[in-house]
Amino acid sequence: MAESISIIGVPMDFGQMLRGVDMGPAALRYTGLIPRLRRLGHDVKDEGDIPIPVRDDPAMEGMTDHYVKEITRISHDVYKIGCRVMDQGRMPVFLGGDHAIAIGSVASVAVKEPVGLIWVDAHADFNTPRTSPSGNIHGMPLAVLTGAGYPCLVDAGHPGTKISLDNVVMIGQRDLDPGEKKRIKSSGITIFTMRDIDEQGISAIAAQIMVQFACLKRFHLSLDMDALDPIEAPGVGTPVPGGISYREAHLLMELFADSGKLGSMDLVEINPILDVANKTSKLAVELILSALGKSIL
Ligand code: NNH
Ligand code: MN
Ligand code: MN
Ligand code: MN
Repeated sequence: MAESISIIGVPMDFGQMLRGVDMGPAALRYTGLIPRLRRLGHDVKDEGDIPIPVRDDPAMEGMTDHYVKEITRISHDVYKIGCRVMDQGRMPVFLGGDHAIAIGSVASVAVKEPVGLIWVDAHADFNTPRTSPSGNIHGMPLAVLTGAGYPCLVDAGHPGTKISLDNVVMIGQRDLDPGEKKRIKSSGITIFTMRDIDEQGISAIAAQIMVQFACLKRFHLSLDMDALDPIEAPGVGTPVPGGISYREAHLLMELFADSGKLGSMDLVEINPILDVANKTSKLAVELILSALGKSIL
């Protein structure tokens, strides 16, 4: 189905320690994301990039505390533009940046009605400041969205929890921190780790998710490119071996497209500096196209 899509670049790298992930939106545009979406028949508007302070700027020197203040302010900005796009009846596609951009993006799509949230990632991003070994905020957005962690981040956009734990599904995990594991187990959140993918296959998992989301009108896909195997997606800051294969990822996107319920998405964590000939962006664009209706036949 032809959609009205708005592309929102969020070149934010404050959620982790490596520069480079701020070039994600540029790499995805360079790879032809917008014309290729148009060729699929979609009406695509490029909303440009949200202005983000550059970390190398001498004015930023001495900033510590994992950039919580900067990320809070940027999350408000992401939220505002996401809300505007939603009000216009358009589908927002957020291009990161690191995964902390999801604090604002997911908040903005869950304002009017409850939505499902599918977190495709090698990691769970379910740390709080207490459980995080790194302190990096990109390891926390799913915890924040479900109401745990720095209060200023939990309250970004509008005060309080944005997504109920019952409406969240994680897929692709294979690197969890000890305290994070405990939080996942006690939360009762639905998680399909790499072992579950190996045992059940991606299509059976997608079918289970659609049963869980049967009462919801739409869902948001938050796709961290490190969910994929580093052989396919080397351009990420925290690669973890043993990930989702090229075809598994495509099939998952194709099944999401078939569901007719994909309402919005994030594509995050591409770091072109660490990439091999833009391989990760090329794959990411292919995956976005599959999620938005590109089919083999
Ligand atoms: N779990 C680790 C942390 O909290 C790594 C998170 N890194 C990610 N998350 N790329 O998707 O720091
Ligand atoms: Mn992530
Ligand atoms: Mn990750
Ligand atoms: Mn610290």
